Amino acid sequence: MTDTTNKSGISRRGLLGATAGGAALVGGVGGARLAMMGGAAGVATAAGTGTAQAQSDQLHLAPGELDEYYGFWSSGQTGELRILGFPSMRELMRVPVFNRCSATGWGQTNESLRIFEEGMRPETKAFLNANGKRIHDNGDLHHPHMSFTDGTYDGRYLFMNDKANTRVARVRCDVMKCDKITEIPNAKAIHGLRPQKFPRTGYVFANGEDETPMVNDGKVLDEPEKYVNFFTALDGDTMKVAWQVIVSGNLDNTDCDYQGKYAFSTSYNSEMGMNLAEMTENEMDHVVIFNLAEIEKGIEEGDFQELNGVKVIDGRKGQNKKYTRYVPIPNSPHGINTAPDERHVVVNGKLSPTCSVLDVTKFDALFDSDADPRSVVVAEPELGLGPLHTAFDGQGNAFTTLFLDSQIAKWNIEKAIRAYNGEDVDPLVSKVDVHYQPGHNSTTMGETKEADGRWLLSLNKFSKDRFLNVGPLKPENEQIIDISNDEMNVVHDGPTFAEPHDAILVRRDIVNPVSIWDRNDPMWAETRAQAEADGVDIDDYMDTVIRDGDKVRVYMSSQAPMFSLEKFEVTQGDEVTVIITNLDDIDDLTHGFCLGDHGVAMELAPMATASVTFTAAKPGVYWYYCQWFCHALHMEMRGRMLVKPKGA
Ligand code: CUK
Ligand code: CUA
Repeated sequence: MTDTTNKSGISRRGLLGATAGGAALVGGVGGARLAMMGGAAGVATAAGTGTAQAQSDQLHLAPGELDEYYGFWSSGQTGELRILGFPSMRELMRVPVFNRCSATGWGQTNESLRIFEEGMRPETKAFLNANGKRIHDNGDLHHPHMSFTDGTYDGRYLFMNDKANTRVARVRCDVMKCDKITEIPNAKAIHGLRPQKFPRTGYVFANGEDETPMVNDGKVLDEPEKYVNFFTALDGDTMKVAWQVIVSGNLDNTDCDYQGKYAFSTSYNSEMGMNLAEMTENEMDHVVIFNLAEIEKGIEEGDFQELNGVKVIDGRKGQNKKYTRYVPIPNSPHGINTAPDERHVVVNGKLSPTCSVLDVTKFDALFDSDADPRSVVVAEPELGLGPLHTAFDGQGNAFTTLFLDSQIAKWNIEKAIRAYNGEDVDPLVSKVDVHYQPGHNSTTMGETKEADGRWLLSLNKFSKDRFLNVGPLKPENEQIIDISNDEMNVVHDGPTFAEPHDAILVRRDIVNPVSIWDRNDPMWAETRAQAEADGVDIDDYMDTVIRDGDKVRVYMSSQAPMFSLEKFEVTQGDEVTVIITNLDDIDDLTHGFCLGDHGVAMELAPMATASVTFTAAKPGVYWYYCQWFCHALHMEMRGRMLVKPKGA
């Protein structure tokens, strides 16, 4: 690795490698896919060594034993958040967020629909009303990250993005339910997302990936100069947009420092091209650095324009240099990861075989002067083909996924800096094959200052032959790698369904959810207000039916193994709302309400209230039943709705 880097930037070999990688990707989708497959097949090796077996045993938990870590997984195009026990990789829970959930009624209960609607942009609401039905039943959740206090996870919230519908959501860690979904105005396709690490979250930073005409009114298509991109900061406490910055280029991933001063995003397509050939033309793209104090000052001083209700600062390249800096980085960088040393930031080259290391202590000088933006780059090791994301062990080492090589490279940050300064040292420690084509990776507590260096998780995009064949659509493969030694060992394969991009591994003492809902929870505050207006106490036994024109509100409670109402009557055409409180205050005694032939079902966890509204369209008797197995008489936990013919 001696010929790979030097102070002036990356080497000839590096650039050639980058161009070759780029060419493979640009050569048509089919060609690119074949190139990737070929690469993977070429490096596949057996992982079943004796040592691997011994380490694999560490992952085995006896029945009844608990995991040491919570894993919070995204699920990509499934739209939900998943909770796994780690390192056992046992799936513990699915938390619906940007999806419609058949089991829990998420996306159907009034309590969840309020969360969707509260954060909607006015134009989405207009669309909703115009076609008379809900939209956005899908989502594309890539990046789940926990709130921080003083540089480490604090167990309050999880934040996550929806690339498909330009949204950011929050999940409360006390009940593991989503409580806010904010549609981001102006931007398109929220992708990279990270919470502020210091002093606390604070801001949630969210990248808009796709550029959009500055006024997107259907009159502009092929005028690239009218397209811009947006970097968004939300307030993590209110989930309202705090401000936005207009930038040049597409923003991909984002992270921030441990000092609370800067956020930074990788930016590809500095060409602002609209198609693949145009987008990959330049050999250098950027990292955009955002100066938080200057942006806040600019907002205070009125140096913004208001766009769709958001204060927007102009941080385009060459516009206003106090807000942003553009650091040239080789060819289409992707992941960006701040190291637990609270100083170094690793930028992953994707089409360049390099990672660029930035030193945040040099950022002040960059903003104070007209210094060369590249002066903040302190290392640029060449690691292999297709570096996408980097994780850390807290002991000065970095682990970078190599998508095209199907490998993880372990390298030493300090040695990479020395090599960049001309010393004859090799930063590369070792490589291990993974199966196949890794995207993100994640270490235990690795994106906090409490990184513990125990395990590395590699989220691989292809599983191919690693599991029993389930047809043309295959699961992903997520592998656990023991990183307690310089030699990395793959010790576990774990299949997952579409398509976790990212996961975080959180020490279990940080996460402390409740087992029974607090009756004063804000989740059903509006339902409570309606009940009070109807003279019903939703904290108590309820068996009341309120008729309000053609609206009917049916209040009942559940206690194993019975609903308080064994039957109720409505008239054809009524808009019926069923409101239920589960009065069982016992751990794990969840009921459900499922109404036959109406597509209606919802979860009722201990001491929760939930409600659902539907139209009673067709006369007849309809059974409702508890769909969560709750009691020896669970099957008997049912009742009837009579729909009387209209006018009868
Ligand atoms: S992105 Cu998927 S592999 Cu959306 Cu974090 Cu890099
Ligand atoms: Cu209640 Cu099953």
